[in-house]
Amino acid sequence: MSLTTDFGPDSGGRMKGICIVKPIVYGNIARYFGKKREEDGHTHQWTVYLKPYNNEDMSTYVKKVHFKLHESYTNQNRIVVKPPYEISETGWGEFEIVIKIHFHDPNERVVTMYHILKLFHSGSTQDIGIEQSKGLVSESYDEIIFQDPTQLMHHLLTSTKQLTLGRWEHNTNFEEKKDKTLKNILDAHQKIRTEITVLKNKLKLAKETISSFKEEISKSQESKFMM
Ligand code: SLL
Repeated sequence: MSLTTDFGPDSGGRMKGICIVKPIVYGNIARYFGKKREEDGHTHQWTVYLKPYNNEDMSTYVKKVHFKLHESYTNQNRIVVKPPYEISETGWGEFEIVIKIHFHDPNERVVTMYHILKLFHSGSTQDIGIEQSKGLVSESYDEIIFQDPTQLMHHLLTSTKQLTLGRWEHNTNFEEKKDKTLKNILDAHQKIRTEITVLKNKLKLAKETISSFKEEISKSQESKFMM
């Protein structure tokens, strides 16, 4: 009997109040050939991937990852059943890749992500890392959240092993990015707080002006009646 059936058709029922978070990284690297290839006009080699943020073998709970490429590719639906969850191709254009993660638990919903395949350096370098040896990198951090997982899914999610024995690194320094993003958010908060104070003062002044004008009006009306 396989583990998936051991837990029964409801996968053992849902564990209320339990929440398991799995951090992930997805995106692509790309390298320019240096010229347009004569035979097919392709200019770049690229790899789109999904990987765990932490060093863990996702195949414990991931059944397959489905990458849906642009229709100009033959076999636009690419399925990967074990790590590394990645597809390497060559091409000439950028397009949106749909990444669907299927889990071993049949009661668990498929998670869908969208990644814009990046080949060319754009003006903004905010989200694009440029790594000498890897060429262009465009990747994002995200989290898969399992709220009230089934007994089966809980078991699979908590019994992962390390993927590699060596160091587990990413092309992007996400810790640095997190610090920078946090600083940007705090700076923005401060800027808005200052703006609110300035506007409140303006409003106060405007209200004071209105009431002093009103006072002037009633005074002048009073003096009209007295005449
Ligand atoms: C564009 N809207 O016009 C996009 C489409 C499609 C890129 C880009 C495949 C090449 C092949 C390829 O690079 N498609 O298989 O011959 O930029």
